[in-house]
Amino acid sequence: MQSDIRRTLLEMFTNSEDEYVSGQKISDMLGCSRTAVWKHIEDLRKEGYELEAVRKKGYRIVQKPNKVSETELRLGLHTDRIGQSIHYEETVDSTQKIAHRLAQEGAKEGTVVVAEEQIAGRGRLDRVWYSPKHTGVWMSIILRPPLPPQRAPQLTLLTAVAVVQAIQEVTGISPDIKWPNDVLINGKKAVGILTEMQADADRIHSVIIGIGINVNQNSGHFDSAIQDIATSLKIESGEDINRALLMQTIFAKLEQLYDEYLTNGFKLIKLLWEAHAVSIGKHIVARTLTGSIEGFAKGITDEGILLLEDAYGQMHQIHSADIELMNR
Ligand code: BT5
Repeated sequence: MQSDIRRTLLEMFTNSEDEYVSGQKISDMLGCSRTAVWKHIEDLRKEGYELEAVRKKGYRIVQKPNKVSETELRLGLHTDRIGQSIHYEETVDSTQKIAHRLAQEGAKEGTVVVAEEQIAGRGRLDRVWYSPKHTGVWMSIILRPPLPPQRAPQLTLLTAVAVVQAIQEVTGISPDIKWPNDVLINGKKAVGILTEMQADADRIHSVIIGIGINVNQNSGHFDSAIQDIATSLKIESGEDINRALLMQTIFAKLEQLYDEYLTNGFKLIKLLWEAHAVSIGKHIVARTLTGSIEGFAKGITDEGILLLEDAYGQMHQIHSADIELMNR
C-alpha cells in the first residue's frame, strides 16, 4: 500500500513538472491528513528524492535520486510477468544468490532482484563482476521455462538479444554480441550475462538470468583490473542514462522474445542473435576449461552451441568458452 501511495505522489509531481503541489491538494488526492502527507514526503526523501517545501506554495521535486527507486521501476512498466514482482536492495553480495533462494522458495516467474551495489558480484566460473554503487544495472531474473535442461543455453543468447534491443532503444547505440554472453560496444565489454539453473535430469525448475550493465560510469572510474576492457553506456553515448527506463525496456523486450521462444522455438531468436554477433565468420581462439582451440567460427547450432572449424577442417562443438577474436 505504501508503495501505491508513493507512486500516486510521484505521478502528481511528474504531472506538475516544476510547479509546486500544495499540501492540501496532495491530502485531497490521497485522502489523508496533512500530517500523513508530510510523512509520505519524508518517505520519498528517504528514497533519495530532494523535495523543496515552500510555505503557502507546497512541495516540488528539485532532484530525483541518483539511485533507482522501486516506485520508479513500477511506474510505466508494461509487462505481464517480468518485473511485476521486484525485490529491490541497496547492497547485496550477489543478486544471483538472492534470486536462487527466492526461486527455491517458489517465487513466481518474472520475479526480479535488483541491487544498487554488489559486493560479491560474480561472472562465470566464479570470476569477479565489479558492480559499484548507483552506476549500473545489477539484476537477476527468475524464469520457469517448461523445457529440458539442455535448452537453457538458448536463454543466454535470447537475453543478449533483449539487452541489445533495449540498449538500442534507450541510447541509440547498436552493441555487438560476442558468443556466448558478452555485449560489446566498440570492442569493449559493457554487459555480462550469467545464466544459472535449478533443474533435475529432464526438467528445468528455474533459470536465474543475471544481467550486469555498466551504465553511468565515467572513463577512469573502473577498477584497474578491467580498465582496458570495460566501457559504459555513458562513455559511449556521452549522456547520463536513465537506469529505471533501461531496466523496464529490458523487461519488455525479454518478455516479448521469451513468449516468441516458448511459442515458436529458437528459430527467430537465432536469426536476431546472428544479426548482432561479431564472433561468427571470424578467426577466433576459444579457451575452454580443457584447453584452447583456434579456428574459424562457422555459426551456432539450433541449441546455441558454437561451431568451430580448426585448421585441419575438423569441426568442434563449443559449449562454454572465452572467445578471443583474431586480427586476420
Ligand atoms: C560475465 O561473466 O560476464 C557474467 C556477469 C554477470 C553479472 C551479473 S550482475 C547481476 C548478477 N549478479 C551476479 O553476481 N552476477 C550477475 P564472465 O564472462 O565470466 O566475465 C567475467 C569477466 O568480465 C571478469 O573476469 C572481468 O575480466 C570482466 N569484468 C568484471 N566486471 C566487469 C564489468 N563491470 N564490466 C566489464 N567487464 C567486467
